[in-house]
Amino acid sequence: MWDELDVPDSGDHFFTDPTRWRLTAHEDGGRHVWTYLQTDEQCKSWPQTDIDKYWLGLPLNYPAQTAAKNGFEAAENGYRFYKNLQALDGHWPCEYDGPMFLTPGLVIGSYVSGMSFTREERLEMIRYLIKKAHPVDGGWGLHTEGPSTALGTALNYAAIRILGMRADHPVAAKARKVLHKLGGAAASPAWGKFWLSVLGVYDWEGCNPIPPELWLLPNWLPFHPHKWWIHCRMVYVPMSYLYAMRFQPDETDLVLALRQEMYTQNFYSIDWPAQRNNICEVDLYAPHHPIMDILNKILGVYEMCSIPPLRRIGMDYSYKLICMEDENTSYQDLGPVNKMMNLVVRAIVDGPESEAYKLHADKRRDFLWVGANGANMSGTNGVQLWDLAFIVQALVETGLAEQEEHRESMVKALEWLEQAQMVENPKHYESAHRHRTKGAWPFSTKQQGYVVSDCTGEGMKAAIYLQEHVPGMPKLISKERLCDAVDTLISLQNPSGGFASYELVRGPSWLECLNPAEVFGRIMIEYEYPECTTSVITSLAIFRKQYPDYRVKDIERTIKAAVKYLHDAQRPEGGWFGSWGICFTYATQFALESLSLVGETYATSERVRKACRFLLSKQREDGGWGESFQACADVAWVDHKETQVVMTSWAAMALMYAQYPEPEPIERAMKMVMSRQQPDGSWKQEAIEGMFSRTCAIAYPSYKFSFTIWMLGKAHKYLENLRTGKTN
Ligand code: LAN
Repeated sequence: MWDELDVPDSGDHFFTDPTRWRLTAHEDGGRHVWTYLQTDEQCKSWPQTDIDKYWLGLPLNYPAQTAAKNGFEAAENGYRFYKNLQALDGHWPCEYDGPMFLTPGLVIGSYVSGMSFTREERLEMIRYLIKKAHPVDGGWGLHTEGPSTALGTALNYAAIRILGMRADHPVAAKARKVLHKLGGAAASPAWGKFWLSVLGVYDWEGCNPIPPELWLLPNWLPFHPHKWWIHCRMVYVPMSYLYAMRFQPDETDLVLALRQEMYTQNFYSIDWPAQRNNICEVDLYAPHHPIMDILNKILGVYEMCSIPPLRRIGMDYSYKLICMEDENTSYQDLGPVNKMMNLVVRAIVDGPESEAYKLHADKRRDFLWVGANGANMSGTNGVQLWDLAFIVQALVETGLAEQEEHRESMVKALEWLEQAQMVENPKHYESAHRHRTKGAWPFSTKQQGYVVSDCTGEGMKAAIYLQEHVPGMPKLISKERLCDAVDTLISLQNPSGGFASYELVRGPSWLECLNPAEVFGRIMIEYEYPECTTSVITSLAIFRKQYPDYRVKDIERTIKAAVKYLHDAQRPEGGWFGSWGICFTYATQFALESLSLVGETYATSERVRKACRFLLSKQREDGGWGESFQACADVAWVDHKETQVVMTSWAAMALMYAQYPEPEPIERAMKMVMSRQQPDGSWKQEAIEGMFSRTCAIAYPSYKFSFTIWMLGKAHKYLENLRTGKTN
């Protein structure tokens, strides 16, 4: 099942036949599953689509379009291209890579649970890891554009070996050298230590304690795990279970070999407890707070005398939480990390014959994306709703949605939106400590089933835009359902007025000093974000224009408080700091959009003028903007070495939302983005666009279509209005 494979030295060419891969994206509400066809017969009866070809990096050979003479025509050409990537059910599937700690979880979790991959999937995962190794030293980073780290190198080294690469392969040999230079697997941060322990290549005694009894603490405690950021607590539930049982997998030959290969000293003579806080310098973004170290020491003593019945109750409760999470999300789980950890727990407890095992094994497929660089584990089970909401708004605002040639595409998008809205609360709701979901839209699919504040905001905007602003569209989503969305949005407002991601802020900010993950910043609790807050302001503002009689006072109060939060969140330099996109151009665009909807523009507000001055000070010679992912870690503007079409679009949109009175900077931005458009209407992939937890970059490859098209169409109209003296 996991035999060694003959692997070429370079990953530049597919290790499988790229013409045999097929993506199914139009079933089960937008589920993504890649299949490799074994025979010519199968290939004939299931031909490759343009979507398959595009994402596999195969040529589409579209003829050149008529050259665009202005921004609107460029937007038209852009959408004529991008429409070809819309799936049959109306959404736009795409790759979602970047983080380099996900594929190892998929591989290690599958390996210890007795689940397999096809030979082709293994070969393409190996190719991905070869292609994403650091071009100079050959290690792996936290994300695809970062320097080699102990976490990235240790986990991906283990993964590539499990997948079938021999230890003497030049790629493995080079990576091993880097790993040793970084201190070996012993210097890996906590999440690396965890996965390697699950694999049997690290000793649980070398991990800081994760007692499942934590979940039994009284709920009123301010640091109770139910009050942590949902991504953090959902990872620590299965982690605590596996830690408590000190899970030991089979000692296979490979496990024995990895113990030899991954350390700078003899594995069997390592002083494990001394490794608990041994973290490679390069990895360290959030060093332990002294309180955390003291707590770890206390918990270490507790581990020596833990009370077995209490431990059992803690484990049983963690297991119950895991089962509820699986059932609430159709076994997709909140994200890729807890997905694979839950899978391991269910494999151990429920066993390979169980329904849970089979469902978990099957839903792994939703995360395995096969792309131009090989196969990797996606950041979520897709970006379905999020990408759809932006391209729809772009098309409606630019007027492209009204063109007859795009009608069918728009109806399909609306149909997709309709089926993606959650109409009920989670099956396990209060018992699983979940926020309400009735009326919400998710980030990916309805099956995944999590409300996100800004996804609900953007989803609702897209729905209203399509149903109300495009003549002749069917009304598929009732007012009642939109009101449910409004109720959910209002329920997510924090006392500060701001909105966080999945839930209300539940815990105090000092909890951050218990951040155990070392490589991420601000993960312990929910925080309010300008981006999320903005989406809610704009969507509520658009909703009340359409339905001025629903919860009038509540909406007014919500918007007012949210705007106040947004004012407070403006940075002294004038911009807003982005947590989910890179970085100031991203958040400032959203912020100025929502301020414009409450009448704050360049003419009326000093804040907005300040934001414009800030952006203009960063515009480059060529008319564009470009920010490096480093800005998110540094919380300060950091130029990218190249200008970027996506960031240029965000910045130009921001200026237009502000109703900036001079045409010149917007015109220059528009020309820059047009100059990068390919003859077929597309744009090439540039630098990475997204971010989370301050340090980990994540790719949003559809942004190069949605935001460029949006900006170009908008700029064309905007500049014309400036010229003719019409108000924008
Ligand atoms: C995402 C992706 C989307 C993102 C936005 C909607 C853009 C944002 O505005 C709100 C937060 C959200 C939903 C978000 C949260 C964190 C995610 C799920 C991710 C960045 C994608 C991957 C990431 C997840 C945490 C990765 C696993 C890593 C851990 C630290 C558990």
